Amino acid sequence: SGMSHFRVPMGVSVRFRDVEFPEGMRMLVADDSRSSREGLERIFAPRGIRVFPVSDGEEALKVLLSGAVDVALVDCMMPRMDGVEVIRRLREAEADSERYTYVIMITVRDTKEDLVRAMASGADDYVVKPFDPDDLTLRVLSGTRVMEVQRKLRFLARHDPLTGLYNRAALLEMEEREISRALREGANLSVAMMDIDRFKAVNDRYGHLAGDEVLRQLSCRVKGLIRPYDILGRYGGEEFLMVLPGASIDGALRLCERVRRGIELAPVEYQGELIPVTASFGVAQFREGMSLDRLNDDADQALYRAKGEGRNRVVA
Ligand code: GH3
Ligand code: MG
Ligand code: MG
Ligand code: MG
Repeated sequence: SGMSHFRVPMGVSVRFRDVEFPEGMRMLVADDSRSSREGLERIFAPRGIRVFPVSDGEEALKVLLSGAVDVALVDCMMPRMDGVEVIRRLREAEADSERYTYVIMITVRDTKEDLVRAMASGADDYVVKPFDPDDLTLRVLSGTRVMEVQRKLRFLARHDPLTGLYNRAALLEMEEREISRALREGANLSVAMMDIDRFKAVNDRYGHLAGDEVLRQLSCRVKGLIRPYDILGRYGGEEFLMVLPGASIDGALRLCERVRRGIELAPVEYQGELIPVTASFGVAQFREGMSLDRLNDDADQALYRAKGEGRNRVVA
């Protein structure tokens, strides 16, 4: 229906002078009615929100999955894919990530079933047409706060606070996904376990804070030495796991050798002191039928051998 269901005041309502949205906020407006899209744009664009209007569900999903927006106003009834399905797929894609899009479902029919379906699919809130623009503005404002908290929590749940790297839980989740992908595509996949040598002695000699700084600086250095699509995380105290998509055992050995040398060649500087650091590496390649635990265990055993053979080396 091309009918507009609301009257929208031009410009910013005087009552909302004090309402401020986060800088650079981006909003998807998905509605098949042009007048609805334009109406929504007139509410939010003057508040500094960048509005992305789309007219069907598939387009809406494309924008949402690209991560281009923070908040989405999604019409329930749209051609090609309805709003409920759009939201369901968005939530599926966001499930194991730091992304969170705050979604308000817009519906004309206020039957309870529609609202239940929308909320169950993962919508955060809903408005029923015709709605009051001021009311929607306040809902979006409250939504941006929820979204920011969600994103913060999701980030914290997946990262190690000391190094900023992925934590163990996030690592294992991503590793599991890479295993599925390797199986599906018949591609190589290797992992490497890295452990700092005699790290206890670093703590004993230079202090625990110096030890922390070593962990931070090495994390940063290793990150700079691996490929953009390699996954690096803190597996345990001074143990790091690298998941290397596409890497054969030889490729993984070469990459780890590069990292090993990068660590050995430059001591960590901390409060005017130079702290020499080395690390050992255990490498394993994924084979069909292998579980994640088995793969990591293989890498761990190789690491154990690297330690036994004198440390500061890479072993497969
Ligand atoms: P190896 O070469 O056999 O790996 O010897 P190592 O001393 O590195 O191994 P060990 O497992 O005996 O000791 C690991 C040390 O790492 C002990 C622990 O205090 C320290 N460690 C673990 N997490 C942290 C951390 O977050 N900060 C600091 N400063 N030290 C940590
Ligand atoms: Mg519609
Ligand atoms: Mg160690
Ligand atoms: Mg260790």
